[in-house]
Amino acid sequence: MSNQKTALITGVTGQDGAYLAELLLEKGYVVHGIKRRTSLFNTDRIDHLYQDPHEPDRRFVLHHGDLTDSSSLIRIIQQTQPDEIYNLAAQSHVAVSFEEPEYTANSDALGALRILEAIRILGLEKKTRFYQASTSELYGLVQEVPQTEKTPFYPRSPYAVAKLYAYWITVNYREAYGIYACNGILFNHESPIRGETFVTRKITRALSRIKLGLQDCLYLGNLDAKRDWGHARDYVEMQWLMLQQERPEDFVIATGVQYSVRDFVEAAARELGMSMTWSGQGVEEIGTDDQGKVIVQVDPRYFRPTEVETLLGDPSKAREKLGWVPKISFQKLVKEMVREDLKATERDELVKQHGFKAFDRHE
Ligand code: NDP
Ligand code: GDR
Repeated sequence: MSNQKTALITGVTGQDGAYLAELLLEKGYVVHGIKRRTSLFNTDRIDHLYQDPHEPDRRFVLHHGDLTDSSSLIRIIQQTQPDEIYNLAAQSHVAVSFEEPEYTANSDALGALRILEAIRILGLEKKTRFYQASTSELYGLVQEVPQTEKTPFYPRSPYAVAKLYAYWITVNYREAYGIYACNGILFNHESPIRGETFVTRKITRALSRIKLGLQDCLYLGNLDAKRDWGHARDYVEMQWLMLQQERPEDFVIATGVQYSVRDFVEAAARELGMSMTWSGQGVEEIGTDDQGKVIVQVDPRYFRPTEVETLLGDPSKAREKLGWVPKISFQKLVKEMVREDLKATERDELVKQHGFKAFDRHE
């Protein structure tokens, strides 16, 4: 009998899904991924892993499914009989969750329940290990600094409240049915393939475009928010490690270092050889370049009804029990993101030179 493992990844088309699929394929797994039906291709991040359905012995297989649709989840889990399920799919944007709270609850809270129930319905409690993508947003209005696995939760958005349900249902199914199920409480992690509307990528993309003259100004919300930012490539390794232990446990994954949004802007500008000067306060605050041109402005449309001002994780448990330390520093992360966005902007500039309009978005 083959001892080749099979994994199922929900959210395989997302940032973490792409890095995790790469990692598991390198480790020799058969990897199944769930993607949503969309009117345009949505597999940019995993196209380099794509295997044609006509190829024999494929190790990377995509299935149509949705976290809001139990029937698809049960069918895919039955067909694939996974040793490990990584539940990474979510409506993952905190600001959007205020606009789509019900959908966010359906996918992010009930989605986790649907998968756990599928494991039970199919009698896979002893076979299938389950990873839940929990989040530092659970801490919200922080009760303790730095945050550990024992810090109380105080969610501050529909997204975080939905993820709170998913966290506890994972714990409950572990205790009630003996499923190997665990939560990775991951702090913010970024990369060149981070979604363009999260603040880090928004900054590296916009500053690259400003540098090459394709955009005039970067509009941001709360510049004072502080986050503990790591690299997604480092963090997916932890997701895998958590499912390889003797007993299922929950872990905080973080770097233990904190920067503000303003710090991130400065670091990205530095990488691009641009100097930034700040002036004004609150909604009047602006950032100017060395020619005195305003390149950063505060736009209150990006403020959230309730904000998470500060997050800082303590990854001691992961270090001690999993032997894990993040390898990629904040400075290296910013450098890599800027380098990749600059390359993409150079391509856009070329397109513009050939008479095509470069589409300018402020989101
Ligand atoms: P992304 O937003 O990049 O990816 C989310 C994935 O979920 C995408 O593949 C998306 O599909 C898919 N998805 C969304 N809704 C559904 C649905 N209803 N059914 C099926 N699939 C769906 O997120 P990340 O990769 O950054 O994050 C992965 C997980 O980790 C998420 O659950 C997130 O909440 C959580 N998390 C992320 C952190 C971070 O800093 N990145 C930190 C802590 C937790 P599509 O491509 O079609 O949109
Ligand atoms: P976050 O990430 O909400 O922490 O959730 P995001 O990058 O969206 O915001 C971080 C902080 O930056 C402030 N901010 C802005 N944010 C965005 N998106 N756009 C802006 O223009 C802007 N200006 C300031 C925000 O107010 C916030 O304080 C991410 C997601 O990946 C979640 O899925 C995950 O659970 C958490 O990280 C950990």
